[in-house]
Amino acid sequence: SEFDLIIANGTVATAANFFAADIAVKDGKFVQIGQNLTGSKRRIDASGKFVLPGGIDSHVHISQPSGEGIVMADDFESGTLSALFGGNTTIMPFCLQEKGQSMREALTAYHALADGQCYTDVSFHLIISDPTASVLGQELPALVAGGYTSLKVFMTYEGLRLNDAEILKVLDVSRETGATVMVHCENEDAILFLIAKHELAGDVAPRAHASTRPIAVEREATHRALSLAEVVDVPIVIVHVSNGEAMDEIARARARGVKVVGETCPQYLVLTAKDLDGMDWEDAKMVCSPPPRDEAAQADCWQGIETGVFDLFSSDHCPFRYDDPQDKLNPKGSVNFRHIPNGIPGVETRLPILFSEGVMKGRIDLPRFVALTSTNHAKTYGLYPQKGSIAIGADADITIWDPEAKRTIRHAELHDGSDYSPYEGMYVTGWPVTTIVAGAVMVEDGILVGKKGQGKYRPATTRPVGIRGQA
Ligand code: DUC
Ligand code: ZN
Ligand code: ZN
Ligand code: ZN
Repeated sequence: SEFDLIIANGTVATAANFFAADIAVKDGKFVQIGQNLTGSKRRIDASGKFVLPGGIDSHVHISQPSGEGIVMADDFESGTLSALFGGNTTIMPFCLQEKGQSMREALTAYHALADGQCYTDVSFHLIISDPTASVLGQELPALVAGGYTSLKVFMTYEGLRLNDAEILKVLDVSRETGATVMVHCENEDAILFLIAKHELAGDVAPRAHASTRPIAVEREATHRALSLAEVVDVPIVIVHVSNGEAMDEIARARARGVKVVGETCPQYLVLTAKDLDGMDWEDAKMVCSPPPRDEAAQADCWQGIETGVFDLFSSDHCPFRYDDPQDKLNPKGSVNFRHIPNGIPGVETRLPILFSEGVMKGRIDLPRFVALTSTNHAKTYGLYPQKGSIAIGADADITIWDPEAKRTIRHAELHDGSDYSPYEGMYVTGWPVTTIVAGAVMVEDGILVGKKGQGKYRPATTRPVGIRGQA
């Protein structure tokens, strides 16, 4: 019978290899990979292009309340549109449990925000801020069985942080249920100690954000999270790792037999703390946690990408507006780094930055790029094999890359709801030109052709297929 779509003459890549092939799609799935395929309703010529599994960004914040009346700059419509134009076919935002809320209440709210609004497929992580006996004992086992198989906990932020006893309980439930725990590793007491010192000294410009969250704060918390996972004997994901010392903790834990997945992000490859040290309130645009470090840390993170300390490369898209008194710019009228919301936009620039700086500069090959940006996300968080590869029977999520495209990143040309890009002016080679979600062409040659609502919610599987044997 006739195919719906053939993508012909491209260089097809998976996490394992790359090869010249045509691929055929029917009913939203890959049905054939071969040579000289014919007989389809539609045909896209991908000569000179790379045909890759659609990007999966497993670390994205959308519509999350951020304290003090601060509102995130993206809802599900703008966030998924930006993701789509950046070559992503699935994103995994967080469903934040607020204190006193049940997880079900929180999920009902996020689903209501997402339903009918999305341009990419979406799957949710949970954030546990209130690990009561009923949340851990009753709710979580049912939720894990019902498609919510990953959860994040924080070691920092008043109102969000869990203590070690609480983290141990969450890890224990994850061991029982097969859920995957992601940890934000920074020592809150050490940060509060340094903040008090800086405020006393009147050192409250945006750069103080970086100096109150030094590497030692992240390294210690990373070590502690890994040790707690070791005690419970359960796999763990260490998110947004910013430097070599935290990486060493991951490598050492792995050598002891801890099953750990490491994630890093674009900001740790191309920004440094100097971007927060211009003595200028505009530095607030670069405030994220953990903060970007120095050139040596960047080199270490690149090495982690090349050698496998890191399995995941995510954006940690967490968008706020700069030119808005409620957000990055003098929030609440108080010129103090403590009130700058933590987080930067990046869901649309994640893939072009790694493609240009990684693949085009010869640091990584195409299969490694695919693993870091798609396949490993699907495997870690229970979306594989439905997503994350070009394989017969999988969802036809495809991003076609023009490796010759030259672009200078300009926020004016991006699609998120923020009003700046931390990467403004960065020159990149290679850009995702056509993006296909479950067989539906959504962006074609840089033009939006799909519709809001075509992206769907995708439950994750109960027992995630691990990339490090944690299945
Ligand atoms: N942690 C995140 O994961 N994202 C943005 C801010 C933060 O602290
Ligand atoms: Zn975090
Ligand atoms: Zn200082
Ligand atoms: Zn984040």
